[in-house]
Amino acid sequence: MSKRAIVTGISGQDGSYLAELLLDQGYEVVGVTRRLSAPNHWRIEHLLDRITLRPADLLDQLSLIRVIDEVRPHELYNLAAMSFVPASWDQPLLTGEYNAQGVTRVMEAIRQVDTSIRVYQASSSEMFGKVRETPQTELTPFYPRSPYGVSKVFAHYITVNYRESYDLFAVSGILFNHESPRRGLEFVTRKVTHGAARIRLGLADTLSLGNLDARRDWGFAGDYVRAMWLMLQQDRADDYVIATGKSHSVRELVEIAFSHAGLDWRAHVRTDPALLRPAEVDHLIGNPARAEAELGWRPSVDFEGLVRMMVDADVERLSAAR
Ligand code: NAP
Ligand code: F7E
Repeated sequence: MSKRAIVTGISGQDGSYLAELLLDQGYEVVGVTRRLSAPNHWRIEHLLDRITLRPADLLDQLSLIRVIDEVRPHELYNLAAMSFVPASWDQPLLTGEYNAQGVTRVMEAIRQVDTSIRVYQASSSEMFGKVRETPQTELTPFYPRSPYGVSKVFAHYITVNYRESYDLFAVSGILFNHESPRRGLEFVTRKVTHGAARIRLGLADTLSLGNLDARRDWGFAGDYVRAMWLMLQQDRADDYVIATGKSHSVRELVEIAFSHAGLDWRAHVRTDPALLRPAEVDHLIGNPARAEAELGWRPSVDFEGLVRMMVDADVERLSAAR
């Protein structure tokens, strides 16, 4: 009998890669999507004949209970969230409703319907914020720097709390930044690769960015969804840092992307103070030793390979659209 999985946030970057992985493993995949006036299916268009989509919203407790009760999944991956950090300063209350209480609603729905359902919660390296130690591990204290980071700390601890209170198999994956050609255009990697591709094709001349000195531990989303799945296949529920163990600055990202597009970034990139954040996370770098030792997980794509893959995909997409 094949396993059934519910994926919330299936229309997002990670949801689309995770759905592919689960289908490859023989799962029946049910994606949860919220109602929008126009469906946002561009990342999962190629999967629509192999997955089922069901409506539910993290703001609506009954919709979550209903979908979990009707599908009766073996595993639930809670990826849905308001995931863009700057937007969390504009809408801090809504961010908390989605990312913090939304997770309580998911945990509560599982507790009401069937406590044997295994659940993955999408935690984030943004919880480390103003870092207390370098590199960051599962034991590093949190110091979030945005309403997004604060909401994810709540979500992390409510996941741990439901595991400890009700014996749920609930795990929290503390994932560092992961990117792909399916990344939203507002995130810095995709903004840079898409911007470089547009300039290369003569569709634009400049690209405005914020803090070029910020450093992140960037990996490939396809690798990171494999870690999510591995976490739910273990004998014991635990939390894991998923990262590459290497960090790079936004400036290095720009240099690699523009040079791969055959451009001198200094001729095209401007900095705009309006893109600086009220409180910045300067430097994140994760230690994935536990994930490597216990899950056998390792990243397969390095930073340069990731940036080149994204530039190539953007050049190809924009060229085809012309
Ligand atoms: P993403 O591309 O922004 O996707 C977010 C998904 O959540 C979309 O499918 C979105 O649906 C859905 N969603 C938002 N609000 C919802 C609601 N109220 N009810 C139901 N669905 C809702 O994000 P991602 O990069 O795939 O990230 C997946 C998860 O991992 C998120 O929880 C994020 O915070 C977390 N995370 C991401 C990273 C990273 O580097 N990518 C790192 C650590 C943690 P619509 O299509 O309707 O907008
Ligand atoms: O910013 C700097 C910016 O928006 C990265 C989300 O998936 O990963 C992501 O959050 C860095 C920051 O990602 C621009 O100041 C400079 O220091 O790509 P980002 P993020 O904020 O790290 C974590 C792990 C998540 O959990 C989140 O959901 O790049 N930066 N100039 C810029 N950033 C943006 N967006 N745009 C710029 O023009």
